[in-house]
Amino acid sequence: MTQQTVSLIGAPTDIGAGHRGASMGPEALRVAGLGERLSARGLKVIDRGNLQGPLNPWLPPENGYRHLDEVAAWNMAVHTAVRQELQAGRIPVMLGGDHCLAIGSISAVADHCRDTGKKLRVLWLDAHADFNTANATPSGNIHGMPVACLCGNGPDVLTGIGSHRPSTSPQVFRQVGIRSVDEGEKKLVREAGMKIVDMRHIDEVGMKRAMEEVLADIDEDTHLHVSFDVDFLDPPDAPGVGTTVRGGPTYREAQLCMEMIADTGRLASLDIVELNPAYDVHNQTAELAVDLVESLFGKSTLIR
Ligand code: 6HN
Ligand code: MN
Ligand code: MN
Ligand code: MN
Repeated sequence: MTQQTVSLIGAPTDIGAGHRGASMGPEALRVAGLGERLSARGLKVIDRGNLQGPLNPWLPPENGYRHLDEVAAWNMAVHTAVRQELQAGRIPVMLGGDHCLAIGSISAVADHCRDTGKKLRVLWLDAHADFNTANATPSGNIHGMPVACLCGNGPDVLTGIGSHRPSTSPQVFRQVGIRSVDEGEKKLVREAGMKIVDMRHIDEVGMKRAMEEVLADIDEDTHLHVSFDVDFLDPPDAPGVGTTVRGGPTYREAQLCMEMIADTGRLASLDIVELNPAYDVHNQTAELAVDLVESLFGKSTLIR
């Protein structure tokens, strides 16, 4: 098999979040050894350094959106960078930054899939559905809206990123680990028919069966994108995020989730977002994220 190349793309901003600090995420992941660990797995790793964009002006929402112009600027930069790496045949790994940046990365992946005839599947690992709109949002923070924007439900400057509007559709998504969805957002999620593996389902059937369901229709033509919001994880293991929600997957459940994704052999792009070193303890959340990303790329405790 030819050696795969991974491109690390830092997007150091907290422009879409309700807490400052996710802007320090890319460096914390590097300090935790992300590049070295992936190299040790036999991947070729290119670190593209950090993208640039506007500073966080820390203003209140306007018409339901906080920092809309700045969010658009960051996402256009992410879109261009991710698109370029995909066209060069590499696996882009976008280091957030908050989760609003998935608008840029996933719109690029969707464009790439249209060009190459691949079938797009997005695994959204998160405590939150991130399907809010200006009307439904309790905060105006755009990191709570990327899935809606990617599905065409959002402001023009965000739904218009990329060569197709909408970039993609709810059918493309499988959300896992969900346990905090706002009231208005719940209605939107139901109406859209979004396929959600919430924590209740994981409690009831276990991570193994839940992931079998999620991965069931992946085939050799599938481009698998994983959008890994670190707040997916249980807060005692992963305190370094702005929006912790109790009752996430345990360490072993998260490992199994990642290992089963790796087993498909279809992982082709990745976001690592919402890591917030300002809330972390000795970089432990970054180290855990790196550990889990190693599993996503094939590390396994399996002996048989
Ligand atoms: N994230 N649903 C809340 C909101 O403000 O819209 C929280 C969103 C969190 C977003 O963690 O990526
Ligand atoms: Mn937050
Ligand atoms: Mn999120
Ligand atoms: Mn989240």
